[in-house]
Amino acid sequence: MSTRAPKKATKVFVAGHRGLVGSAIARRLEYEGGYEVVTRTRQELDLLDQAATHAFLAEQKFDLVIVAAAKVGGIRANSEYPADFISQNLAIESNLIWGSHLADVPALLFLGSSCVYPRETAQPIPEEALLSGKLEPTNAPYAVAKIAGIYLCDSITKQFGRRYFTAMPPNVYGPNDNFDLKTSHVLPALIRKFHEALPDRPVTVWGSGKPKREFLHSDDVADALLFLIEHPEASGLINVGTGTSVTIRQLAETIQSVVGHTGPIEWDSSMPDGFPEKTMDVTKLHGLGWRHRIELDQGIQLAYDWYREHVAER
Ligand code: GFB
Repeated sequence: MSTRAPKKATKVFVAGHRGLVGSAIARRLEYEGGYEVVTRTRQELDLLDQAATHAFLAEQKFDLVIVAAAKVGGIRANSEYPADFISQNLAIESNLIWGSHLADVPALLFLGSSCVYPRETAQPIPEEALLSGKLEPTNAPYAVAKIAGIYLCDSITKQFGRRYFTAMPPNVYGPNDNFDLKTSHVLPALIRKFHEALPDRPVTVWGSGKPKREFLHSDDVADALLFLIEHPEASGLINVGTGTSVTIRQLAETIQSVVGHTGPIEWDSSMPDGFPEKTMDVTKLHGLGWRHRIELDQGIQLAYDWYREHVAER
């Protein structure tokens, strides 16, 4: 019989555990086992409060912190509330990342976003493209905050020898998504729009339909994050995605078919397109040995099933 003590669980703080990515990674770590997952609601711990956040991190002695907490939203929310996006994200990430360093937390995984890359850049976008060109105006404040978080992690790693690194997901969707039509991202917004227009009322889709976006299901994001956590050679900035993208028109038509809507799609050209394309180069991730499992049409079906069970009024 083994006399060795059982391996001590890795104590991890999942900041933002109620959100789209945070809830997925918390679920994945619990399922995996070997992790003591700690979470706090906004009422229990205000991540905008530096003193409270630093005190919590100092008291808890985590082995790992996952920064999935952020002020997030779609193209319209970013355009309408730029000061909220930059100020809140700078505060949350600085309190968590610098606070983790002050508390001697050895490892931290920060969640970036593909919108940090330049608006005009070669596609698919490699990690090296960061800061090589002008940002997309519709979400530049948010992107600047996220870029600051990436550099803060890098600097702590370089100056203090810790393992603070960044995963860069594309447009994420899945359980606990935001379906508010003003602040959400395109995929959940269109699920709700087509569902509420059943069977054949017209559906308005913003922009030209030409932009291309890469979508990754939150369960795949969580699986990739766990993979990166458990592969110490993963460091710095790593794109996490499928490496493929679809046009907004293709996305709308796929969602329309999954929902079973048969009415007309109307395009509102008064709304901005944002990035012409955001497809990430995932060579580094594939080289480490991880690939996505959930293809877009299957993921949309899963997301629609979740929406009908948890959100739809009828
Ligand atoms: O998902 P989305 O809001 O954000 O918009 P981004 C993606 C594309 O879908 C844009 C179009 O071209 C939108 O004009 N779209 C069409 C719609 N219909 C709709 C709709 O009903 N709702 C929404 N929201 N879009 C975000 C950044 O950019 O990407 C965030 O603003 C974050 O900061 C996120 O980085 C991942 O993909 O353009």
